[in-house]
Amino acid sequence: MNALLLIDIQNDFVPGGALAVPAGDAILPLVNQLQPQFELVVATQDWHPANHGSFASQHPGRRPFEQGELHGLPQTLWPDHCVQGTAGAELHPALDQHRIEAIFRKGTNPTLDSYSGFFDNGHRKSTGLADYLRGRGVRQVWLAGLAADYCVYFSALDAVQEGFAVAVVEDATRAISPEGYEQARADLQERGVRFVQAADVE
Ligand code: VGL
Ligand code: ZN
Repeated sequence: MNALLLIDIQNDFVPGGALAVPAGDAILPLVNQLQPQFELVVATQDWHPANHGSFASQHPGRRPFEQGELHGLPQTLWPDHCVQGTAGAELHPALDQHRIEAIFRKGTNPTLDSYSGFFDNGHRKSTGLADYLRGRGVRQVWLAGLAADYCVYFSALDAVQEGFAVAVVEDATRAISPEGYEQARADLQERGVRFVQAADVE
């Protein structure tokens, strides 16, 4: 069975949001068209406490987009984003939610960042997404959402490692940086991830 994973399609990741991905909202029509083509649709949601350690605001003297450290790992320091209970953390209002069966939240521990929907960045804690998908009989996952060079990329990496066949629906993602995306895409292709266009899905 095929599942569509909708990664972090939240207000803070579209233009006007706290950590806007350029043209992030342009994916919404495609994402909504894709959903009925899948038996299972699952979403992830970046869901940080206000004191999350990935925020530059928690590191005195540091600015957003500088490199820092979190719990012994190199960490890009981000603007405050997707704070639990704020409008920025909500799924985008234009995202059709009626077929989304489960939402996996991540980034809830202030000392761990989680780009992937499966694990935090240090693989210390699982969200349970892989077991959930296996329990539903899923073999293949198709990824769409934001951002292509961060949460979509790391979710695809973990999905491969968890044994799923993985495809990225390329026109239903957008990246924070073009260079970052190029690297991410090359790396994923080497690992057997397919890149498809929404019009080519099924
Ligand atoms: C993301 C940076 C920080 C993402 C989440 O959803 O791609 N990027 N938190
Ligand atoms: Zn985040």
